[in-house]
Amino acid sequence: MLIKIAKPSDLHESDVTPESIYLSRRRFMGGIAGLGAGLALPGNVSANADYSDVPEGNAPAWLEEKISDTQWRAITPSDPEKDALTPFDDASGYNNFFEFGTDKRDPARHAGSLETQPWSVVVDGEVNNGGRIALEDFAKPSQFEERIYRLRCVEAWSMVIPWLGIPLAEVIKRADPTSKANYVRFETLVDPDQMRGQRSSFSIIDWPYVEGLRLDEAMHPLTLLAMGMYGRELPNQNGAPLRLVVPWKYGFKSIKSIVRISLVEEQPVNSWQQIAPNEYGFYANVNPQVDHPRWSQATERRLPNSLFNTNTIDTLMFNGYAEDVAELYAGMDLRKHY
Ligand SMILES: Nc1nc2c(c(=O)[nH]1)N[C@H]1C(S)=C(S)[C@@H](COP(=O)(O)O)O[C@H]1N2
Ligand SMILES: [Mo]
Repeated sequence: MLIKIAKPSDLHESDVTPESIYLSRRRFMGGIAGLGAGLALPGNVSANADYSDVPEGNAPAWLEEKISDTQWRAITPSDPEKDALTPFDDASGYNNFFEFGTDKRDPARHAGSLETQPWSVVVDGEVNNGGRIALEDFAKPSQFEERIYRLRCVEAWSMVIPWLGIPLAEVIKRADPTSKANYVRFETLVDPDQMRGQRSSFSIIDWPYVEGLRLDEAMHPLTLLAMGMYGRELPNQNGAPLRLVVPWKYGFKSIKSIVRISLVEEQPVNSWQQIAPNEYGFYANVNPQVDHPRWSQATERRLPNSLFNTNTIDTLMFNGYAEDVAELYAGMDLRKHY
């Protein structure tokens, strides 16, 4: 298991390496004393824990409270050289979010107008306990966790992002799926008034943006519903107020600004599969051995980079999470189920 979950008070100095722990900004600014007795921090942790460059957001009070209550840390090991945190400015300035345009800078330019408060999510389909629920109540029963994950886009660029959120598995368990629930289907908001990319008459996406997971993928402990990143709430361009993060799959599976989560019997058709089924499949597991029909997937350009230094690194099987997730696909032909 790559996830090690520990209470701060359980951590020992040997577990706390600069690349493996990042303190939430508020906790950091509140001082090390806030971490509780018994935890000795190596002196160099604070350099990495420093989110003070990250601009203040505008989170509602309940979300501020959830974030400052992020007491459990899932520590995913990372290569300190290759997997340094992507600067916040890159993670929030270079995005794919077609609801706001197709240029990488469009989401940062145009998503600010999206009204994310109040927000509610519909949980429906093959569940005994569904309905529409305010995001605050949706988040309330779960403890926020911080997860530092690689994000690998199918376009062969990648980042390393510290997310804040709750395991999707907890949400599904609360919904109490029926025996017919085999898949989970997700939908993004449709609102052309707020999402200018949805007003474009030549958009290739048939809105809403849809994604899906097999139930066991959705229940996997790495699968996160994020409501924050870098110690604060999500910027709109990153999918506020609620987005999926599935770190072993190409980025397009990590659907943003979710309004509906449905447990379903049949495998959903996700948006990119609908647009180009020969290029994008349902599974979309990161796989350096299975190329996209138009480009290699063997390497990736890790951001930040430039024309002069593309910062190209090898792509890892299941994006580096094979030890945790390979068993989900035992016996499957991954060339066929791309
Ligand atoms: N609703 C919606 N979700 C989306 C997308 C999108 O266009 N619309 N783009 C996807 C793609 S292709 C990627 S790579 C990631 C990018 O996430 P980031 O901008 O936070 O890095 O979001 C995914 N989620
Ligand atoms: Mo992507």
